[in-house]
Amino acid sequence: MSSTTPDQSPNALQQLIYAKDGKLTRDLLLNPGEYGLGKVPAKAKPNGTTTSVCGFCSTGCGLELHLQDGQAVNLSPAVDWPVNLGMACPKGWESLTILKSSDRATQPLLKGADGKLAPVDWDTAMRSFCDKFKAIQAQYGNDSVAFLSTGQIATEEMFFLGTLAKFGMGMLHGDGNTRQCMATAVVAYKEAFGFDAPPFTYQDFEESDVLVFVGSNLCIAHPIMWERVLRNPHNPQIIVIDPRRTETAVTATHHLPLAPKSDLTLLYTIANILIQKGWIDADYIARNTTGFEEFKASIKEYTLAKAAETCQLDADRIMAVVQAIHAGKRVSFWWTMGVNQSHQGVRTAQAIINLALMTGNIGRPGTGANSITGQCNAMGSRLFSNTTNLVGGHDFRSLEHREKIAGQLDIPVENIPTENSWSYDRIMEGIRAGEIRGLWVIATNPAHSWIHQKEAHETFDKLDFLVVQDMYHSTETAQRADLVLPAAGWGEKEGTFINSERRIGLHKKVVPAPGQALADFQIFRLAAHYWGCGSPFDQWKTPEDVFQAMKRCSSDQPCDITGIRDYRMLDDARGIQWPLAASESTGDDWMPPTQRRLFAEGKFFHADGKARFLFETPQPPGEQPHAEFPLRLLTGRGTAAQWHTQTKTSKSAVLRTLYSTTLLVDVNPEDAAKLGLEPHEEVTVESPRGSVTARVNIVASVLPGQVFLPMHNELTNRLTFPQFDTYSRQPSYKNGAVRIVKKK
Ligand SMILES: Nc1nc2c(c(=O)[nH]1)N[C@H]1C(S)=C(S)[C@@H](COP(=O)(O)OP(=O)(O)OC[C@H]3O[C@@H](n4cnc5c(=O)[nH]c(N)nc54)[C@H](O)[C@@H]3O)O[C@H]1N2
Ligand SMILES: Nc1nc2c(c(=O)[nH]1)N[C@H]1C(S)=C(S)[C@@H](COP(=O)(O)OP(=O)(O)OC[C@H]3O[C@@H](n4cnc5c(=O)[nH]c(N)nc54)[C@H](O)[C@@H]3O)O[C@H]1N2
Ligand code: SF4
Ligand SMILES: [Mo]
Repeated sequence: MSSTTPDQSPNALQQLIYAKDGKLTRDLLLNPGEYGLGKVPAKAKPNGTTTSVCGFCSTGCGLELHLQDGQAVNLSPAVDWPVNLGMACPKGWESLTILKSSDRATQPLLKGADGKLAPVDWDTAMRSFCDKFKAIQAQYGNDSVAFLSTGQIATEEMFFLGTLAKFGMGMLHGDGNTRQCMATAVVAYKEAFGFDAPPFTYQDFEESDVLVFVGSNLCIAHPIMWERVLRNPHNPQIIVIDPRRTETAVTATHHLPLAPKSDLTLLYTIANILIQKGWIDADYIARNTTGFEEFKASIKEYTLAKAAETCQLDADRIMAVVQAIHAGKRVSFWWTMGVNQSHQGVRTAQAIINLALMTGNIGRPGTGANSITGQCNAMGSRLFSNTTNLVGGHDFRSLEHREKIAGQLDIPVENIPTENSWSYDRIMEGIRAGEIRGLWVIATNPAHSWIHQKEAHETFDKLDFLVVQDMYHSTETAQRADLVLPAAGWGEKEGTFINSERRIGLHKKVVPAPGQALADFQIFRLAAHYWGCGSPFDQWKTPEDVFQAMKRCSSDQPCDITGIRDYRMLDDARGIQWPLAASESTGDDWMPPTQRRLFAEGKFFHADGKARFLFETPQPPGEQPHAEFPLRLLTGRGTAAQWHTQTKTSKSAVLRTLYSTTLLVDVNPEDAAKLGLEPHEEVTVESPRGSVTARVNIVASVLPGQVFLPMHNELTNRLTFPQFDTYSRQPSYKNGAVRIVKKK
């Protein structure tokens, strides 16, 4: 790779960003190809249809886009897609609507001497970007600039960004919003299985006779996965472990409304009873696992009586769940944020994995220890974003891995950092300490979504230069930026996403981006060019070029995708699950089976081929309700129509009718009576860190002593308590002490 001054002669620039008439055009940048931007995708007729994977959640539904003169004018769920089988949730249906909004970022914005953001052209924007970051690096060292990436752009874009920032621009620190979401599952799987490998396929929702959901409100957060559960023909037992009586819990056959953060005790108790009763698969344990005897010894004190007390549950109801797990022939265990976002999240996830291993419920249809991801491409970011691990699930600290990747990308091995990046919370701490002074934020909105918002805002305000690359200029983070780079969104660009069941699917450009907004892919190309990075970045002209590079980097890894020929194959197959090694293919038009799960042979990815039992003593969370702040705050998804920080979903009139636009705090009737609260009364909810105004929603879905706030309101994270899992550094968003104060 060259690090010479970029060729910024008018000619080179013109070729890259300007058309002959001098007007900005995307045509040169976007390199029309078969799936190229601005062209109707292959096989689709200009007035026909084409398919694309949904860009909201990790379910990864297929959508059929209806084209008129080559542009999408409407959509419907794809009927022949193995994920959603003709279904879609309200967000998916409204995917095109949210693109048309007056607050779309349509041109780069740069902060002037008056402190106000003002429009500039791309040339000025990219020059300022490079000048500022290079000046900061020159003064404070290369590691003084960092990036925060996302699980919501194409894998090719993440790969481009992560390799450019770290191998081209010399950054060491780069993390992403996947830390807020999936870090716990990643660490849990790596330690237990030897690789970050969710084993399941969605068909398992339909094949189980017992499904156990821990800290997952599937009905709201993954509505189409929930539809798959409802299609299950085996009259399954559905066990929901959640402190709240959620939309999912009300339809369960067993609901355990455990005391928040007592999951570890409950799961160890279930394990202990299964062991004591001999309801385990001793053969499976002996053949395929290590550490069982130690685990067994460590949990023998976890009695039913103790669990009933600690978890505040009826002993008989716990026992009924143990019996259901024992009786099940195909038991699947599923978890989401109620587990990942806790102070002992990794060990809790591993306690779930332990249950699947000890009962032999893994590798067969309808089984598994299954972490459900959240964002459309959380799995892509876990494997290919170059943040927590070297691309392709490799390890930055391994010389062998660095040499392999350097060889595959044809870059000097010295360009690859030899250590891991700081985690998100450490990057934030680094900003506060003046160690990080420049930050590039891509497709995430941390000024709303990061924990303990007051501190987060103060932190961002300390930066010398904040670059925000987003579809909308109005986000809480973009409002604080020194430079806003306008990005195209889903539907306005192409690339792949990897869904929860490891299925890689293609999304396509079907409408033009507004104004001068560019695909993130093209923004990264510009950054590489202006920075002067040279090869290999100058050879990556289309997302599919990067896809081929990603494939090479995945070779011989558990996530090997060398067998996926190209985008055409992904399109024809309606998505392909990893792994798919080139050696599996039998010929040019070979197609893999549609449903593939891992560990059928009981072989895991540790050197000895065995899975590990991992455990630790439960500890109370860092903040507990007390006399001054007597209620426990839970946060999470509010409705199926709201997405995260609402930059997208608030733009649809249809979606806006499906949720309350005022912030509602869920309060149990008993607490409401005690506090003398009326329905819909305006109150303040206060924590030691801040206060918010909300209206009271009196519902029995929260237990006495608990309140719930949706994460979608920008005020919620004013209250949250910043504690992190020791191993994954994932924030514990679902715990904190608050009080409700009546307005006089
Ligand atoms: N509509 C919609 N869908 C989404 C999203 C969205 O914003 N909107 N976001 C997507 C993303 S990125 C993600 S990560 C997923 C999240 O999907 P989920 O994890 O299902 O959603 P949450 O509501 O955050 O949390 C799930 C449940 O955890 C429970 N919980 C809280 N504390 C505890 C505890 O101590 N123990 C247990 N067992 N449970 C507890 C909460 O009561 C809540 O019902 O959703 C994805 N899908
Ligand atoms: N209290 C509380 N806080 C939470 C949670 C919780 O349960 N409780 N959950 C956490 C979890 S699991 C998650 S995943 C995070 C999510 O937190 P964020 O990632 O901050 O939330 P989003 O609103 O999804 O932000 C994505 C941003 O990217 C922009 N965007 C969308 N598509 C594109 C694109 O293609 N290119 C570019 N450049 N920009 C794009 C959107 O406009 C938006 O501003 O929130 C976390 N915060
Ligand atoms: S369930 Fe998720 S992937 Fe499917 S349509 Fe809804 S948001 Fe899109
Ligand atoms: Mo998430």
